[in-house]
Amino acid sequence: MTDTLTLHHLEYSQSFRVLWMLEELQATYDLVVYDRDARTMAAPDEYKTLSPLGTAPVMTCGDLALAESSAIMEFILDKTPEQKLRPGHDSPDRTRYLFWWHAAQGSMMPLQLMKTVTTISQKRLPFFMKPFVKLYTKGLDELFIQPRLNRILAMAEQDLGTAPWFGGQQLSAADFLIAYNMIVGAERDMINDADYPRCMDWVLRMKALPSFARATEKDGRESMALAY
Ligand SMILES: N[C@@H](CCC(=O)N[C@@H](CS)C(=O)NCC(=O)O)C(=O)O
Repeated sequence: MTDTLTLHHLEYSQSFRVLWMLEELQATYDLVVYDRDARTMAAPDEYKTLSPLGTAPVMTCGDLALAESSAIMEFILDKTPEQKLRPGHDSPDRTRYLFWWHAAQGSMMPLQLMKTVTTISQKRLPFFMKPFVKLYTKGLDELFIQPRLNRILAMAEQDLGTAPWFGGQQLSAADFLIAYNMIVGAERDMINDADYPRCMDWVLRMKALPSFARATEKDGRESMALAY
């Protein structure tokens, strides 16, 4: 890379996965860490000016300001020719890698977000509305969200029984992308040892990577996402 890449990392956010992958690559980069707004817990105003979406992560490089975790990670991988975090086009692991690379953001994250939004909004409602909304969100969760999440996790469990990583035989960018989903999912009891032991074992193996300790130290927080 000619221009230095800067990762704008928002605390307790999906930008942790980019920070982690940069550490795994032992890349040269600058890091700016932002606190969330103490009242709204959203990104602070200065973060929102970085890109039109106003969401984390954002990466800047020269004149470029790029949002979206997977776009940023692809950009970094494209600029790091010696990296081995993407199985090649003719690798037998290629389609598995592509599936999990896209399923993490395209299928799993929206379901997890729905769960988060319904849980948080229930907590903030006036007390007289809580029973009705609770009934509605319980139905939504049982009929729509959880069955879909379970199917994805069942597939993850099956795949992790045939090869150790989401991208197949080798640790790949798909592991760093889905790590946020899986680790936060485990912290929020969406994934447990009894039903998904291989997923939980994968979480432990990911957290044992030296790059996780380095990323955690730079992040300076005790967890990837806020507890609620
Ligand atoms: N699909 C986007 C999601 C970005 C996103 O929603 N980020 C959250 C943090 S996990 C955020 O910026 N929240 C603060 C806000 O919206 O103000 C990505 O992967 O970059």
